[in-house]
Parts: sequence; structure tokens; C-alpha cells
Amino acid sequence: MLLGFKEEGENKVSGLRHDFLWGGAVAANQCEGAYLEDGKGLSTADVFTAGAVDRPREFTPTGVVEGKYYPSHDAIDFYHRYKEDIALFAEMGFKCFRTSINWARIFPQGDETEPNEAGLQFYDDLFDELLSYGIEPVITLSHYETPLGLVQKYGSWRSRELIDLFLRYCETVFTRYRNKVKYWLTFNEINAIILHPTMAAGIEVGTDEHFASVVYQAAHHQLVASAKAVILARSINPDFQVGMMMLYPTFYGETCKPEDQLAVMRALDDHYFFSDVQVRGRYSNKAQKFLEANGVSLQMEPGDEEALAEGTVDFIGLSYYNSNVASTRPDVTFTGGNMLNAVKNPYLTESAWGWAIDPIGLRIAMNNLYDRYQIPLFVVENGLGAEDQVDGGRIRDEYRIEYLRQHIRALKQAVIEDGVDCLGYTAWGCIDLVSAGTGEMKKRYGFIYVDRDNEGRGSLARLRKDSFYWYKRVIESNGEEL
Ligand code: BGP
Repeated sequence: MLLGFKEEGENKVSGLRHDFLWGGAVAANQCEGAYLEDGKGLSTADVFTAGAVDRPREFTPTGVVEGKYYPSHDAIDFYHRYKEDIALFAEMGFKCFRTSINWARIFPQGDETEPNEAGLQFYDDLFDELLSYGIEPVITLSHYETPLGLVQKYGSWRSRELIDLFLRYCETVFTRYRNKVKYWLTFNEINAIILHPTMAAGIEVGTDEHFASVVYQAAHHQLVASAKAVILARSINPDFQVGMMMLYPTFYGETCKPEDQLAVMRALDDHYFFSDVQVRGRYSNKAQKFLEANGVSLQMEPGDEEALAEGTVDFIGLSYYNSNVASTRPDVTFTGGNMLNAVKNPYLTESAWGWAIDPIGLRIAMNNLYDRYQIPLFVVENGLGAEDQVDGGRIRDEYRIEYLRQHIRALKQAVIEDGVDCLGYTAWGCIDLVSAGTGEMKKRYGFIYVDRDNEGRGSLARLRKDSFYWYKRVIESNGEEL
């Protein structure tokens, strides 16, 4: 007789790890503002205008264009208000806080030989503030914020020179914060380079260029840079834990037709392309065949393969928002999704931005990754972007609570029922911030409301939403009380 798996609660053997890292996540460019303060240079994020769900953000690589609105310039002014914000995170009981270091605060143009002390000091103060509350910083080295100087001078990650410039930056911050930061992530959603190379890597591919050759060569540079950063990190502090970070798009076949299932496999291969290198240390046979079939001949240099093999990561960070459908039909209907539009799934409801709400997809994502790689996972982004109404000072965001409740339940099932090793969970945009996809403020993810609108109006005052009190209980009970 075959024994079936039990549903949650039955024969439960254990819960989440006692040191489970509950917290929230942001990125420097989406919250800090102060875009030219204390010597900071422009980053790619500073030249993305505001857009909307039906109006793409415009990228102005020559610099800031007068008359256009760039939401990162002030964002939510975290740069000046981080103490107030961290006090609120501490009130919720955060064990960790994920943010990024904005590379252009440390090396304003990206290729200076000496770092900018004021930028380094800002992150010293920020990390000290977190540590004073016992909140562990989880730091992304590059989160969609390449210094613009590197785009203008080198063509960004098209150029191999970016590898050494990135490593100079890494060495500076690894050394400076070696006693303050333990958890590092190299590139945010490294696989997003194939979906949105401009946002992810500062690259615009011309219509006369071979898209795959440009993008996969740039990706190779990032992969080598990431591997070398891991090696460097270990030489600076062997206790560092360095992770990769990928956008995980769970795919379902539209039907049980074998061709649809093959399409699922193919769709996921696009993304495992990256994690296979970062976790296993080499391009898989399938990845090599894929490059060949697409006419890409990667320019490798001696030492690249050795670096990839040695610089494998300690854990996998993933973002998960929505699932997708693989279909072989030409006339499918599309809806929204993180970085890539998804095929509509009739079994799922969607957020106001059209992103399918699918907690089971998170359980599947975690199982797929853990079964494949057998190293710990860290869910470093998950959340619901929604418009909130302030009603007499109160924000009743039951929809957000429901989304998070269901996703945390799915995470627990992956851990408790399926045996996935998961280090922690950081809800995306724990405080309202600028949306990466659309540049809007009204697409809110936070437990903390920020009074700021799409046009940059508002007092920037912070308000606790109903979800704030809910998440506090979740953390207090280590996920038992949902
Ligand atoms: C991920 C990014 C984040 C974040 C999130 C939500 O792709 O890593 O920076 O913004 O998605 O997306 P959006 O802001 O478009 O709603």
C-alpha cells in the first residue's frame, strides 16, 4: 500500500527552525531617496521615470532629463528616516531586515579607486541601528542599481571590466562590514537579465543586435563576478553566508498534453540556467546546448570556469509573487506578473495589477529548488501590491493579511510537511516604497503606510496598517499564529 502525504497538522513532527529569520525586504533605490546626497552618484534606478501598469517606465541613460519625474530621487526618504523606520520594524519583532547597498553611494561613478567615505558611513550607521535592536542585516550587493557612470563609460555589464569594478566594491563593503553583516546576496533576481536587461543590468539591446548574445554575455560577466565575490567573501570572513537570488516563476502546463508539459520544462530551464551555475558551479549540458542552438558563443577567459566551480553559494534566495502557465497555443490571454507577463490561469484570482495569487505555487517553488539543489532556501521576497485606503488614520488591509497568511502557510507546508530547509522569510516592501516595475507609489506592499503619492506629494508620515499588528503576532509565535 502506498502511504499518502498528510495534510498540515497531522503527525506534525516539528515547526520552523527556532532561529527562523522573520523580517522584511526593500532595495536601496526604492526607499532611500537622497539620490545625490553625501557624494552619491547616479545609478540606473535614478534615470527610470515613473510609469503605470499600462505605461512603461522610461530609461534616460544620458542622465536626468528636466521636466521628467523620477521617483527614486526622494523615494520614501529612508535615508533620513531610517531610525524611525527601524524602530517600527523592531516593534514588529523583525529578526532580520533585507536591504541593498547602493553601489553608487560607495563608488559614485563605479570606477573610482577610492570609496566614498560618507556613503560607507551611512551603511555603518544603518547596520548599527539594526544591530542595536538585534535585527540581522541581509544585504544585497546589487539590486537594480548599477552606477550610471558604468553604463555610460563601459556599456555596463556588456563589458568584462565590470567584473573587477564590482569586486573592488565587494571587497570594500565585505571588509568594512565584516563584523556587522553575515548574510549577503550577490545579484538581485539574477535571472531577470533575460526579461528586463535594462533594469537588471543597465543594458539596452539595439534592434540591430543579437539579443541572446548580448544578454548571455552580460549574464556570464555577472555569474563570474558573483562567483568571485563568493570566493572573496570567504577569504575576508569565513563565517559569511553568501547566497544567490532568483525570481522563481512556478509554471503549470495549460493541459496534460505532453507538449504543454515540455513547455513547462523549457520555461523553467531558462531560469535554472542561472541557479545551476551559481549552485553547482558550471553551465549545465542543457544550458550549453541552449546557447549553441541560439547562436550564442560565450567569450570566456582562462580562470572563468575555475571561478564558477569554486564560488558556489551557501544558500538560495528567491522571490515569489505569482505563478505562470506554459502553453503551446498561440492565442493565449496574458495577464500581469513579476518582470514577465504571465498567461492567465482561470483557476486563480489576481491582484489589482493582474498578478495571479497562488500560494501553492510557492510550496511548489520551494520543493523544486530544494529537491534540485539540497542547500537552504531563504524566501527573500513575497507580498501583495495593492492600493490602500486610509480611513480615519486606520488602514484595514485584510487582503494583504490574507495573501501573506496563505503564502506563509504554504511555506510552512514546504518546511514541515515536505522537509525543505528554509532560513527565513522577508516580506517584500515591509514599508511602502516605489514599485520597481511601474515606479508607482500607490502599489503598496507595506505593513507600514507612507504618505506619498505617485506624483511625489504627501507628508511622508508613517502609519501602522492592520497587517502590522498581524505580522507582529506571526513573528512572536514563530509562524504558529497565522
Ligand atoms: C522584484 C524586485 C523588487 C520589487 C518586487 C515587486 O522583481 O526584486 O525590487 O519591486 O519585484 O515588484 P513591483 O515593484 O514591480 O511590484
